[in-house]
Amino acid sequence: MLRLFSRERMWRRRDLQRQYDVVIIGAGIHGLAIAYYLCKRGIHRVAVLDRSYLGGGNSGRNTAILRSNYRTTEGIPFYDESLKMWENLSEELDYNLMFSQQGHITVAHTDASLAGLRVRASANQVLGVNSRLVDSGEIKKMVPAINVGKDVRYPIVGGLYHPPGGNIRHDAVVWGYARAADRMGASLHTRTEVIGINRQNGRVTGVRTTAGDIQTNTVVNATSGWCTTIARMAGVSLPVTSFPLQACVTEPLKPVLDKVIVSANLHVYVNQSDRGELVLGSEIDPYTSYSQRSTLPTLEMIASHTLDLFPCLRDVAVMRQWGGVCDMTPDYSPILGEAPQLKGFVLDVGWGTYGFKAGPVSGARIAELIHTGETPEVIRPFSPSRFAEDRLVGEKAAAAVST
Ligand code: PYC
Repeated sequence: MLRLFSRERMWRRRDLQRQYDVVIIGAGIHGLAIAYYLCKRGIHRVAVLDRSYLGGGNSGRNTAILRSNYRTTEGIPFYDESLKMWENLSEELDYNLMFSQQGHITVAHTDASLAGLRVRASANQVLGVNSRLVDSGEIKKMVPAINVGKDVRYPIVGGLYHPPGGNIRHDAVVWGYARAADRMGASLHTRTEVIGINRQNGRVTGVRTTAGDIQTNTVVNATSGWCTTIARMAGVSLPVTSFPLQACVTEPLKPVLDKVIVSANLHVYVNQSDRGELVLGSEIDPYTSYSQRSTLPTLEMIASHTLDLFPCLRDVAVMRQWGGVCDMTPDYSPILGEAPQLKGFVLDVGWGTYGFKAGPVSGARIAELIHTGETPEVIRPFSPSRFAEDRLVGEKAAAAVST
């Protein structure tokens, strides 16, 4: 008989043990991916803890955009490794993640931003990433609904076209990694809050949680929004400041847009999901906060700037709006690796607005670091010590939008 729905649970509820080889804090895409890649390497005594539900943080709050058209020689190969992993992930996890590799266009409205995109196109091409400058006529051909006319405050003067970029179903990514990690033996514990990190003689010895204490030699901080709070429990101070980032979706429409469109000048990005909703996002809020609530001024800004780009959406209703909390570093690059102050305390944090798209590569490379004790080449530039060593990786120029 054809079974359309499986009765099998996606992941099980296991009893929390008192000892694990690795404890991962944060059951979003990063934490779950690390658990999955650890299991693939034969490390199965892994617990993933979250104070809330799976994917309840930024993994379920981002706008699900994937790309690798970054600016730095460190960032481009790193995010490109991730994009290549995304291309095979549905097959690898045996779960349809609905990756639509439809192409990504960053439009420029000023000569200065076009010059910035030109530099990015060159850096991408030198490092083998498919992206190139396009003029407004070519943009109009690819995106008939977009307004490239001169009748707006900031007409489009060109753009950076990145064919392999696209969007994906972010909840499915979380479920796919969770199911695969669970099947391979990792143990997922939601509603289990970490309230302390035990240390002795400069190394991690365990975590204290609302469900009791756990012994372990390796703790991974894979949280976003609250990475500084967790790090502080381990006596580690991070150069991170947290800001809300808001997004919203419209009612579902018939297909109208099959490219991801980003305008850094207008501080807005737009794509159409597989469900037909237009997903709209903005820049980070101008003030620090841990709030995940949405605000009217941001909605007004997103709506008015989206209409500058797509006047045809004038009568489309917005259905939902929400916020996530982004951990911004001074150079807009993540912090990856063992904390220099504490052996066994591994950081996968400081993602700013780039975290979702890096989930596969950082999961695989952090798992490699834990397994081998060696920092993989591709994540070396993002080491926690780079701030003290004055080796920043300035990736702000590649932000979709930034203040
Ligand atoms: O970096 O592509 C991006 C992005 C979009 C929304 C937030 N970050």
